[in-house]
Amino acid sequence: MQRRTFLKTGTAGLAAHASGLSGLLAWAPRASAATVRRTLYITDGYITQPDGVDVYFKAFSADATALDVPGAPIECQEGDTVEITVVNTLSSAHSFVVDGLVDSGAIAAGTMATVSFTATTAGSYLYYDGQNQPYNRAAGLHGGFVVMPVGSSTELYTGSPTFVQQYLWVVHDIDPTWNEAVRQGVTPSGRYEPLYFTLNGLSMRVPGHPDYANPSIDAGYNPNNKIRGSIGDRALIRILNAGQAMHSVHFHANHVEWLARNRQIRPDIWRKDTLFLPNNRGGVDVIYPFEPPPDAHPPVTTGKFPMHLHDEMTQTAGGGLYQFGCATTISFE
Ligand SMILES: [Cu+2]
Repeated sequence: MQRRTFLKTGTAGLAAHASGLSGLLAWAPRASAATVRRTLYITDGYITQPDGVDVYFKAFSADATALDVPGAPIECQEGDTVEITVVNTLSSAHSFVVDGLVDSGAIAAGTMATVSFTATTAGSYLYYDGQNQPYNRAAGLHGGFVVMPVGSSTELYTGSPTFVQQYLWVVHDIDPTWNEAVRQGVTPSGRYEPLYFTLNGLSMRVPGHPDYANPSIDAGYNPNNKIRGSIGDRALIRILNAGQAMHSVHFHANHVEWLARNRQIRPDIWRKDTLFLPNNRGGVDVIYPFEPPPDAHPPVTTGKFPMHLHDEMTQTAGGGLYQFGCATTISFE
């Protein structure tokens, strides 16, 4: 017999929702291939963590003055030609890699390069810097790369179970001493000790905190993170792990349909509430069905439930600040 708990996330405050759909939520399928062009700027700087500490990062950013950790998702369709221009604004070599699809090789300091490749196989990929592995990726040089099947906005791969809406979660863990070593151009030494855990670059805030429910700060309320739907909806969630730590991903209220791990399609679709998320560029793809939570009493059709990681360190920041880690909200609306 399985026991599931129904931790309610805080209900104080209403999140502002992003107006207008973008990215994956607005994917428009095409009958034929196209060329997708993007430019990424490799930049660096500091991001303040939940405990107030400023941590150094490098990133694939939308422009030369931004610092986007993770880099913005890149979406394309099977068969598309993808042209990525990388402008390296920093004083060290970097690269652009998507496993199985492209490796730019070193892009020297202060130079730019364009890679062109075919998005051969539908699935969820991480793009990252393959130089100085794994340290540059750990310092923030990564983002999600999504290849949709031809002519479909409702499948993970042709013939897969279908969804209504889709999300991309890039999970990361951060040891600030590693990031600082990358800044100094030296190889990190000593044991890896992650102190921060993020979902699409953000950590949770708790009710009462000044940034609670701020969609640009609170991982539980950011519209790219927070899963929203109504009874009958089905949300595809592409979960990618840019970090060093493997995780146990737990969904509340309903089990998910487990479609793939590391882009390997599952021969049978299992329903699970807790999934193993491999580290170092691992990933899982799941569909969250918005069905009445079977164990809720009294029965409900609306409400907020958490997704959090069950390896407990991930729910902390700075070595102890509890519930300032990697989690988000599942919102039945
Ligand atoms: Cu849980």
